[in-house]
Amino acid sequence: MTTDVAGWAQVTERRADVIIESMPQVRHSVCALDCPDCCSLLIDINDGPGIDDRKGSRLRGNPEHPVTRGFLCGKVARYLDRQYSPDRLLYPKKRVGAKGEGKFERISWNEALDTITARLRTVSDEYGPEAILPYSYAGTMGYLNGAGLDRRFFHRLGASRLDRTICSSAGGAGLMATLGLRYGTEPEQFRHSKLIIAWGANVLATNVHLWPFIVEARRNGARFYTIDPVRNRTGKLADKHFAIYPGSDLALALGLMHVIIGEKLHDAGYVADYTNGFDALAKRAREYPPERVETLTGIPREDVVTLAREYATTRPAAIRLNYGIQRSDRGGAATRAIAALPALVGSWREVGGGLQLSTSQAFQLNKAGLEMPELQQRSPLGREARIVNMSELGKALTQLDAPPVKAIVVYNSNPASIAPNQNLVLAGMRREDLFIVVLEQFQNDTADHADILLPATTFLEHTDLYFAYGHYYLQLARPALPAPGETKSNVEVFRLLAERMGFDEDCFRDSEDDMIRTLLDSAHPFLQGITLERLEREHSVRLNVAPDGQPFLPFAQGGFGTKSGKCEFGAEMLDYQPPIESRLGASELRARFPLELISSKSHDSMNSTFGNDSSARSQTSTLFLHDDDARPRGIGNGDLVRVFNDRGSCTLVAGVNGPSTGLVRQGVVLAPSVGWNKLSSGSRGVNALTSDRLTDMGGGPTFYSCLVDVEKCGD
Ligand SMILES: Nc1nc2c(c(=O)[nH]1)N[C@H]1C(S)=C(S)[C@@H](COP(=O)(O)OP(=O)(O)OC[C@H]3O[C@@H](n4cnc5c(=O)[nH]c(N)nc54)[C@H](O)[C@@H]3O)O[C@H]1N2
Ligand SMILES: Nc1nc2c(c(=O)[nH]1)N[C@H]1C(S)=C(S)[C@@H](COP(=O)(O)OP(=O)(O)OC[C@H]3O[C@@H](n4cnc5c(=O)[nH]c(N)nc54)[C@H](O)[C@@H]3O)O[C@H]1N2
Ligand code: SF4
Ligand SMILES: [Mo]
Repeated sequence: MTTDVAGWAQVTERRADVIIESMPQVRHSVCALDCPDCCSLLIDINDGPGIDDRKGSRLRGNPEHPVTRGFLCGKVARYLDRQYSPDRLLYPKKRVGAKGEGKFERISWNEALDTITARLRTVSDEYGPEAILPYSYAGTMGYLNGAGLDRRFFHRLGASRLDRTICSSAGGAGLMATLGLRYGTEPEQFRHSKLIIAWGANVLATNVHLWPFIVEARRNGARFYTIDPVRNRTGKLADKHFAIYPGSDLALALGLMHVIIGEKLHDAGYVADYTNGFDALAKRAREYPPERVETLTGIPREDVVTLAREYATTRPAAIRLNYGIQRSDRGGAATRAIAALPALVGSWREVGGGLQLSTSQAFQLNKAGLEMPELQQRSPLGREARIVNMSELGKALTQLDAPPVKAIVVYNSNPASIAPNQNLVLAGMRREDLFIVVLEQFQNDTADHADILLPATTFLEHTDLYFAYGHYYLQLARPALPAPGETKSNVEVFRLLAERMGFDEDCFRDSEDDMIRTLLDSAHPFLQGITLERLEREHSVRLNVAPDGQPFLPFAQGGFGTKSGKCEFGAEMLDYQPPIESRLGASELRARFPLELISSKSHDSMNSTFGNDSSARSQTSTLFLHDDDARPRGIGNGDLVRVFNDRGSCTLVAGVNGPSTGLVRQGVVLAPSVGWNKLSSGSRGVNALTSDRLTDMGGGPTFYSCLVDVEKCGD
């Protein structure tokens, strides 16, 4: 299929509509959602006037992409419904009702930009620029619209800096401590494994493009295990499911080490050559015999022993670790310990061995050139601009002082729904004196709180460059569909805001292509030979992690990114204490709130992005609980229930699982997440329950360590 368009390099977004008209009938794009698979997309274009004037008629997975392999997940296969939804935000608006009420009036871009710049100036003059806070996450994974001109803008402004911890920072810090690099096994290599362990990884929901490789491996005799408190779709298809207590993975990893080291099943050669701290690790592991591990994790002792033996002796064995394990008090240490397992048994040596949590750090692009931290203004108090942890937004908006937060600019994120301790977040967002700007595609909970609401393009409508966190292909996407109404990309909005603020540095006039060239200007060997022109031709390019057609074995001969260059076992960090909010945690809390709530990802959604889609809505309005927890509370299938703790409550529909369906064990309840508050009865979502207590490393949130109780509504 030939889809190249000559002359793209000269194109700026302003001319996009003209160029789009001359594009071929099958256009390339990249899925920008926050998903490890980062799919290569094809869009079929309608010839004549289409149904409802739709230009794009179908989205497909690119069959030529080695990881996408011609298919998409359900939500993005339907993405054109979102793209052409009558509910898309098309014009700038200003709020005319109360915050959160959702009453808005259309205004011009001029009025919107003037209001924003005037207010940012007043706040900055009166309180200092640190009173302005950007709030963004990975609504798009594109470099330019995710962390491009916006970063330059806020640095130049001297705004508070946001620590983007909401998702992966505990695991990221754990991985860095052990491996010194955040990358691992290629997805394509899982087909060669003989034992695959999905550890806190709901592959079928959140990483579905790994699944065909697992299927292929199983056809060749591999076993597939899951370690997860929830026996979800992935667990149901596993050869064996280990129903671990939430937040206890560190204890299990130490238990496996106890058996592996105790029975001398470790790879002594690899350990001697490429690791540090084995003796201390062996000592630590001795404290975790299988009986103790059973008490701490709920996994029968004989299973601990068998799993350890199988993992150490099956060649090759790969672990797909995902972020489910690190949303809990000891999430950083748990990641550290699990990431040490492949080094202990020497499985980094083998094609189809090792571990993958992320691949992101292989994308060694020139991010500093894009974000330009050197533009950062010092605060009038003479210090570097302060750093605000995004997982503590409620506290930042209600408790920060000197200066208080007086203006917040939100893009690529929906904090009113997704941030923990929602009641505190909403109390902050409803402050009358807080000026809120929101760049959004839809009128979600956060948009309802905006003073000025700006309509954003989707990834099908703007240029961007994409890294991935589940494979090693760098991808370019040009706008494939015209931007509707008066929507603008984040890049364009921050360019306009910079102009109006009078920021006259040339960097604010960089085109998209200028910024992509800057990003590609990297001396790292993984980036050699990758140019904009090549990306234009090939759309997707494998990083130079290994010669063409050869597997990437990142740590086969050491090469860790730690200071020592070795895998750091770090046993001193690995003492296990149960999370405060867990069945073995604080007894006073457990007495009042005996159920452990997990609000992990729903199958057909993307955090809160599809919150207004009926399929996502029905998934995120259910609370699954075990029959033995439902019966004593008089709760039956389909009953409306109130889930509550000291932080708040929300209302969900009970899905009672009998012993045979076995989704959750007694004491664990599951609320697939994240829904929109305003579409939930009681106007609160699951994050009214979750805590803004932080993880042991990385300052991440503890979404999945959350004690609650449940009662039937309205008897
Ligand atoms: N369909 C879909 N796909 C998504 C997303 C989505 O919302 N929906 N979100 C995207 C985002 S932002 C991310 S970060 C990734 C995340 O991808 P994952 O990390 O795979 O997703 P999670 O649902 O957070 O957690 C995975 C599994 O961990 C389990 N788990 C929870 N607590 C524990 C624990 O203490 N120990 C163990 N062993 N397991 C535990 C959960 O039950 C869940 O099955 O997915 C991305 N992809
Ligand atoms: N209880 C609970 N809470 C959670 C989680 C959980 O598992 N359970 N998961 C946590 C995790 S891992 C994460 S990553 C966070 C995710 O939280 P968020 O980062 O807020 O992600 P989304 O809810 O997907 O919202 C992204 C928003 O960005 C918008 N968007 C997309 N593209 C663009 C664009 O180009 N421009 C602009 N201006 N907007 C755009 C979308 O319309 C969408 O509303 O949620 C966290 N919260
Ligand atoms: S959400 Fe993930 S699986 Fe679905 S199309 Fe996007 S990258 Fe692919
Ligand atoms: Mo995430």
